[in-house]
Amino acid sequence: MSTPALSAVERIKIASRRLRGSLIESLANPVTGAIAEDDTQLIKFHGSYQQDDRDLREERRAQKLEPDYSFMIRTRLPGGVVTPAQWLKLDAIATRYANGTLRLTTRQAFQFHGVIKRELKSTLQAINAALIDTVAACGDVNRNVMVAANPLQSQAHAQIYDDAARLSEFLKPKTRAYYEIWLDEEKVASSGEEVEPIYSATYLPRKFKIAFAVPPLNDVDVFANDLGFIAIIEPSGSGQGSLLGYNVTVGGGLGATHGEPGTYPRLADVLGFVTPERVQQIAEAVVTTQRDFGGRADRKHARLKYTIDDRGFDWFKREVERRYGAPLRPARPYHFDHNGDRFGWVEGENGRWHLTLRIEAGRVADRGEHTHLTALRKIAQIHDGNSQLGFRLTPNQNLLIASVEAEDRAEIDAIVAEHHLNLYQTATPVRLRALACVALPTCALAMAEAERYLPELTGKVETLLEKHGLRDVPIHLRVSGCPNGCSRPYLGEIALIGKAPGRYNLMLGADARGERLNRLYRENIAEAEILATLDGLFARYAKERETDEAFGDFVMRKVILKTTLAA
Ligand code: SRM
Ligand code: SF4
Repeated sequence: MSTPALSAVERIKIASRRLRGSLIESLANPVTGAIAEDDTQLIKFHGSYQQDDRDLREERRAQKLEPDYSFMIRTRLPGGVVTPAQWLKLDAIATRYANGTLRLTTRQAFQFHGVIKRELKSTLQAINAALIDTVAACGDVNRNVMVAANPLQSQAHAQIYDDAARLSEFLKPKTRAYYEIWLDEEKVASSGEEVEPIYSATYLPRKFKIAFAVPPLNDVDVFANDLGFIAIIEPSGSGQGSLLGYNVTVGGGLGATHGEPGTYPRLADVLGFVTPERVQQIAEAVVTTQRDFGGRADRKHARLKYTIDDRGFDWFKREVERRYGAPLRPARPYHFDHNGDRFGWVEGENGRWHLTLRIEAGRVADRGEHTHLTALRKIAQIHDGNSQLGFRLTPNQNLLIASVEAEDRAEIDAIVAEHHLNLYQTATPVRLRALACVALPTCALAMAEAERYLPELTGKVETLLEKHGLRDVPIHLRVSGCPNGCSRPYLGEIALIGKAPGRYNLMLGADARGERLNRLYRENIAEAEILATLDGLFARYAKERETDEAFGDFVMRKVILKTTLAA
């Protein structure tokens, strides 16, 4: 049997001398704002993507100018935790080098957009000076490790956060390429030949994602990850509970391609239970199994979910247990309530308070009277040097200000009100929960608007909900500009997935716990048809739903499953 040819990216990785490629030469080339084509693949491992402003593409083409190139930079920040001092530095970097905004992502990281090549190195140096790095934020490696942003279970939560941060460090590539290229570390004899004990010379076949969930909250959407850890705490739901270990989940992933049925979103399966001391061993067993058996010919069929489906779950479990050195213990019972954020002030342990603020589509900016960047700068300045207070990014693109003393609450409230950062108090439940990926103008893969469309779309959905007396129903709306699914749209009760400018696939029927995927309901439709469809469904939901039945559950029961059975 012949082995399928390796994808082009595999060849670039092999030839790259541990991710160095010709990045130094590319950065030094003054003739273009771009880097060499092979380097566009390698720079991802360093936490950056080359992009161009798609709003300007046609105009620049007509003027015979090269595209308006710039770079997106993503941080690696396990659990999305930063200090006020770090927040201030990131804010300054966004203002000095990027487009004046901070983008909070669906994986608890920061993104900077619009950094030009000339300033890329200075920007990365400034980020590192804030003691944050961008190593492995993108690329065929383990990405930012997510951790539930739940401060209520603080005793166990601190331990879970530590487990996640240690795992992130353990799975960091060992190459010194990043430090040599961006931080001027001296080259040594082994430069370009470093041993990568976990990854080997070709790293993973594809990106790899890990999340730690703390039931009853599934804010991290643990089942959308290649590898997940569901904390088992006893007594459950209590701030005093102790961490027994984790149920391990494998094989989640959402990306798909329109018209290619061989690509699909998949939720993870539960593999078994491990104690906290064995987190690294189980992760190593799963990651190296994917390294050795994941597809390297077709990048659209290379995530762990396909390795498991191609070879079978039983095979996969046996192989992982072999590497782990023991059979896994059976999974423990757990229960998720929902996958959203809990907004407003909540009291944690030791009388400290936590405030979750709504940041629409994760974009922190100063726009009109909504001077959110300024507001958060003020809050960080007041608390700069306060080792307790922390800023935590949530997996739903929101921001949690953690560990506030009771007497500081009023000052924070005043800043939030003055700068119109109080959406969490004024927005409808649907607006509070909505997610949108970045999409246009920066994302090279966007087929339709998402982030820029979300506020307007939400307004129209709100009008319909109001009409049917459903204003206060907490429906999850998620919009992605293409089927890659960066806003985890396949887990939205209502989701729009971009097909072409102004046209979307309408997906319906996920639950609100991140445990059931939605289904395609209407293909390639424009706004008028989307709203007309929702209008009809909201009317039925208002009349026919059972007590406490969520919209996604209702649509699945009364519409999707009925249509499927009738077909
Ligand atoms: Fe994503 C590619 C933005 C979370 C699945 N994603 C991209 C790129 C880098 C486009 C590209 O390759 O050129 C987007 C950059 C846009 C821009 O201009 O900034 C992008 N993804 C994002 C973010 C910023 C969305 C957001 O609005 O918050 C999220 C950054 C997360 C982070 O901090 O690391 C983001 N991406 C996700 C998620 C959600 C998650 O992980 O929980 C998914 C679905 C889960 C999954 O991976 O299966 C996701 N992104 C993808 C895919 C499809 C992968 C696949 O298996 O098919 C791509 C395309 C690719 O990899 O080829 C992609
Ligand atoms: Fe870009 Fe598609 Fe991801 Fe949206 S879902 S950020 S359009 S790759």
